[in-house]
Amino acid sequence: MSPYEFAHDLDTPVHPISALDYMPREQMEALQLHRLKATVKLCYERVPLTRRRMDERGVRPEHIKTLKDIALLPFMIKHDLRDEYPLGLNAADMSEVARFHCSSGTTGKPIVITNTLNDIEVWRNGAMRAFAMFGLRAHDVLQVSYGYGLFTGGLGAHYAGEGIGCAVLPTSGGNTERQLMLMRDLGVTAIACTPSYFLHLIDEGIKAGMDFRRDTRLKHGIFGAEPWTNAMREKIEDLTGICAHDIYGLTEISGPGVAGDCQYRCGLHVFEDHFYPEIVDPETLEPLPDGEEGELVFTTLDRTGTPMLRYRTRDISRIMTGVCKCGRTIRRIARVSARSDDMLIIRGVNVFPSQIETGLLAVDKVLPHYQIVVDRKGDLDSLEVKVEVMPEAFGDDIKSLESLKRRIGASIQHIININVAVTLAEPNSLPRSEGKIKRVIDNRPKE
Ligand code: DLL
Repeated sequence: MSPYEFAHDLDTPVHPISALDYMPREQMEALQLHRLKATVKLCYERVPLTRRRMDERGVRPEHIKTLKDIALLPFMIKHDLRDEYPLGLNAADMSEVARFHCSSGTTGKPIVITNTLNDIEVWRNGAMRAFAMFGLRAHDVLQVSYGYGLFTGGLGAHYAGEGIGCAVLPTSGGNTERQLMLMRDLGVTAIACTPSYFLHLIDEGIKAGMDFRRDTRLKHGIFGAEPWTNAMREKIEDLTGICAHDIYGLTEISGPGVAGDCQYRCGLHVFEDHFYPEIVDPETLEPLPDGEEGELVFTTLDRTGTPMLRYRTRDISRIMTGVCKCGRTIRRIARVSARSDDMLIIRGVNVFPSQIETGLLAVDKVLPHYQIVVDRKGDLDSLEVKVEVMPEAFGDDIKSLESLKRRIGASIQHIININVAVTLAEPNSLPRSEGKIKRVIDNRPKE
């Protein structure tokens, strides 16, 4: 039986929380327009930066008459949030603010997002609808191994699980041995964590003699917070027999539960009564037609703490056309397998880590743990991929190892069109992560 059939009882009635997912389009668009107008008015009145930018363009809230008029509005980007640190974009009175969340990034100040109780409800609603779409129900036991705290993963998954009625086990990240013990002993049926942390749990489980199919009741993995490929999904499902669902979100727009995939796995449904998606050309910032790939932009439609107009996510996706077989009318975005700022330019060629992941996972004996090292020798960029391979590969003779290296190199080169140096690594030798993994080490001097 495929993990799919195993995890989804297709005869299960639609969860009541999902009603809005099936709303007729005209009604959805009327609701979106109504909410958009209110959000633009709120931002204009309460957020000085937005007001200034709208004034510069000669745009006033009453100019928003149709959904297309969203194109009149200015964009927001992460450095606006940094520049306005800590609370310049907050639209609520402190008496209404219920919680702060932050997203750190790698450098500089964090960005701070205020959430009112209304925002927490909006966020919880999106996340619950995602969980219901994944097939989670009240009988499920949900282990939340996303970090709890300023990061939205832990609390987001927690509220969604409780909302659906699951028994929630809030382990947060870390202490892998205890995670595995509790997973087994409490009959956990669903886990929410980054795909890279789940890979680590699998490894540690195997080391301790655990077989996920035999020793656990795990059926669902709710994975997101970092790009991961279909090849990685297949690997995870093969190794454990679970159904690996894709959940997308970001702190600036709420947290996990902005979008997620249904049982047909043809893109991620966006909870677009809350979060309005657009795709724009990252250079010209012109909106792109449905089906074309570009930068994903979101406008929050009913958040009141830090409402966001046209927030440029830097994530690359496209709006998918056509109706989904699941019957949901809410639109879909293609799964986010790359961020524009993760793009590497190697000897003039654009390369995404996800392309390398797809190439290497297509080769047998390869394990889903790798690291990409970029360097510059003289004037020339070099690209090295270090990848763990199954222990038995090291029992092979030198010739077979060389041939494995060549096959991995060729499989990657086939996708990215440039040649890579491949280094085979022993199992468990590359770094692991409890949260978002850092796969790329770029040693080139900063320009
Ligand atoms: O990562 C929220 C989240 C938590 C989503 C748990 C899903 C699960 P941030 O830390 O603000 O928020 O990072 C947001 O992570 O812009 C994407 O680049 C990336 N990302 C999130 N989900 C996915 C996904 C959380 N399913 C940034 N696929 C986003 C690919 C994802 N990338």
